[in-house]
Amino acid sequence: MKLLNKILVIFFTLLFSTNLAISGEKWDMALAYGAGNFHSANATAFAKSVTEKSGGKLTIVTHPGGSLYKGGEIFRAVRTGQAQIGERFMSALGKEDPLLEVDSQPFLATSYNDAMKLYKASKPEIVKGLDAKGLVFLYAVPWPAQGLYSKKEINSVADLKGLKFRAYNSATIRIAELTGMAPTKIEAAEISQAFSTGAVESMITSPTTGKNKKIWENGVGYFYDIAAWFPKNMVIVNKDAWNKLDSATQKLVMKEAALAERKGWDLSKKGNVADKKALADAGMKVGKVNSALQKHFQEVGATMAKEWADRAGSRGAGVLAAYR
Ligand code: PCA
Repeated sequence: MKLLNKILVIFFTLLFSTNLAISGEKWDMALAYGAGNFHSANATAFAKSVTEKSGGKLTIVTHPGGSLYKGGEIFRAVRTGQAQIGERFMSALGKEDPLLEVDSQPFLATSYNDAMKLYKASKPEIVKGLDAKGLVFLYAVPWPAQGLYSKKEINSVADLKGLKFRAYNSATIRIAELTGMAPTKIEAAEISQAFSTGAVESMITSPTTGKNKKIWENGVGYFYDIAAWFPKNMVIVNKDAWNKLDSATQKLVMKEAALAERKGWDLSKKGNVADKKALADAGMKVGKVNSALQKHFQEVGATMAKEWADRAGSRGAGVLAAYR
């Protein structure tokens, strides 16, 4: 009997431990932005919810603040399966697919309603493009409206000339070029350092990013609310990792992704108001550009729209037709 008991104990221990190893998948989720950022907080809630509801079939572990992969590395990491899941700023990926930068074309969508319309119009083609690269698209959430930050007051196009400008994608590089600023592409994680060392003195980004970086501590006193576009982050999964899930778990992930998307858009809208107020409360001058500058940016936008249409070809034309 004793021997039989021992054999049984060993048998069940082995069965149990192999079960644990093979029944549950573990995904590492690479996040570029700090844990306190609303995108990261939203992704963390999504990961927690999936993990809790999957009954041990899928555990998603989040790695915020670029601790697993930096922003610029995340797309490739997920594509190659080094990370099973990750979040990336879509419009920094224009070289992968010009459709991914449609949301950073100035003045194409200047409200949350239009940003949602543009998202819906572009999503099918974007999802197809990602699928062809071995990626499953889960959800996308916009940053609040993009505005112009500057150390110096800006009252004319001439004031922009020669400004050392922090860019985050090809569209912001192009705006700088067409305006006479001197762009350098810098990931969000390096913003504070770039301003404090004087490497840059202006940028276009959300009130949220300026607030999160306490940008006023780096001598940046002005925020001009241009609100010309709402760029998005997207969450993508490596297709091999995706295919290892059973269909019930895949359904759960998609359902939680849709929920995270709704919550993310709401958080963004709240931040669009609250974070602008936070900049003003910190002593920054928050306002609009004058009409001459507004006109200038609109002209720059029109030039860029033509250039983008050329790059994006018939797929891009289809997206614009669906949007309009
Ligand atoms: N913040 C990110 C992307 C857009 C935004 O609002 C950044 O500045 O890099």
